[in-house]
Amino acid sequence: MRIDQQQITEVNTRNNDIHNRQMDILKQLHSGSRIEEIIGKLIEFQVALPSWALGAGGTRFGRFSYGGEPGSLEQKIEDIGLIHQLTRTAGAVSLHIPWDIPDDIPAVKELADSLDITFDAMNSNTFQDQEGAAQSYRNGSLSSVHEAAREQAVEHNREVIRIGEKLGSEGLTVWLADGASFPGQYNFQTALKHTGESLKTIYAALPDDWKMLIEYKPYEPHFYSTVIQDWGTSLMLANACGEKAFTLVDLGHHLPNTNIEQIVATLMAQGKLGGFHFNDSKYGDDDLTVGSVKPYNLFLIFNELVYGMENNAENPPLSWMIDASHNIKDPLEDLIQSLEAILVAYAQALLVDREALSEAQQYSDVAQCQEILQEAYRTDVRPLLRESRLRSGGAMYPLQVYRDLEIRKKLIRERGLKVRATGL
Ligand code: LRH
Ligand code: MN
Repeated sequence: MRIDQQQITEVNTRNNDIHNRQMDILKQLHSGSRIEEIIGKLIEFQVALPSWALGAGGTRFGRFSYGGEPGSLEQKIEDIGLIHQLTRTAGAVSLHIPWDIPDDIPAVKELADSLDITFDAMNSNTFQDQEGAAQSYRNGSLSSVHEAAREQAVEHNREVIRIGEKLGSEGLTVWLADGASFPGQYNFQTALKHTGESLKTIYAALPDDWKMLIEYKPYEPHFYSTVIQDWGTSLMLANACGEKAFTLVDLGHHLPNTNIEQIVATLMAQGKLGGFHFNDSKYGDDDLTVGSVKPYNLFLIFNELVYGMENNAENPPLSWMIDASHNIKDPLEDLIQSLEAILVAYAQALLVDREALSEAQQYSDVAQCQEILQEAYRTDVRPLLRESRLRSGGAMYPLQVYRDLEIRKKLIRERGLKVRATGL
């Protein structure tokens, strides 16, 4: 489904007056050049949407479909195209294989191109057994004691790279569920050794211009140990692979109260931060809407990212991706809200007076450091987001337009209530 651009323009025009007044206030508080610089960066900032989160997610306790879900990869890309038309920030998709194996690669590429959507990192899946597979991953994949299972998992990752190459992707994300649910179930060192060797074998198959993103997670689906449990293990494995391997930070993959912004600063200082899976959480890997629970933490993370992007030239451009699962919200509304939260945190971090902050830090003026950070955090930057969308042909109020145009109703009319999207 495409939205008639005229409908977006009409809603924008209705909000022009209030918008201009809000922009005038910000221009009184900050220099015009600073405001323009930030709007430019917001327009450039593109986030990849997860192909596995365009339908209703579920938990072991149940799943509540929203109706009108995409029943094919093509329909998923159309839904991302719809969100991109509204937000002008969702210009990429991250595919998960085999959930989204493209039947007709040229046709899928052509559809994505027509919607200004590129293919970000591909995700392999060695955490589920595939129909007819020779080896099971019950007892691990790249870390398995069973050589045949390791080889099957390595070959799957090679296949994912081959599909990605044809689509124009330049990244492979490897997340391993491999682990143990009981003490003594496996030998930590053997599992890590196998994982390291398997990753090196996959790394050897990476095209020159590709990067490998190694995603860590402390627990789930295993509840005693996970082979790649934390950023240190991921960094160690990435360093052992080589300069094209990096650590991927999924915000939900941290034990309670972990200082994620410090992990981000540490990885950027090493030039080894590869990208993000944005989401939010209260307890575990809850995969909630970005910024819905801990928006200040997200701001502090972007504060380190902005510092790193200005001071760590050795760290390559990052893969910005969302990884969420929608249990009770309309998946498309959830993604629109997540994109807003990401851009708000980024714009606030760009507003931080870095010179004043560095000076206050030099003088250990602790209270002043907090004042400088929170001055930016407490600034309503949403008019800057609206201006960036206005200039790039999007909707100033994407969620309002999505609802005014009754998009979900139209999708249900088109696709029915029963369609179930592949993914989590
Ligand atoms: C694991 C994870 C990983 C994906 C999966 C869908 O929790 O974050 O990134 O493969 O979710
Ligand atoms: Mn993830």
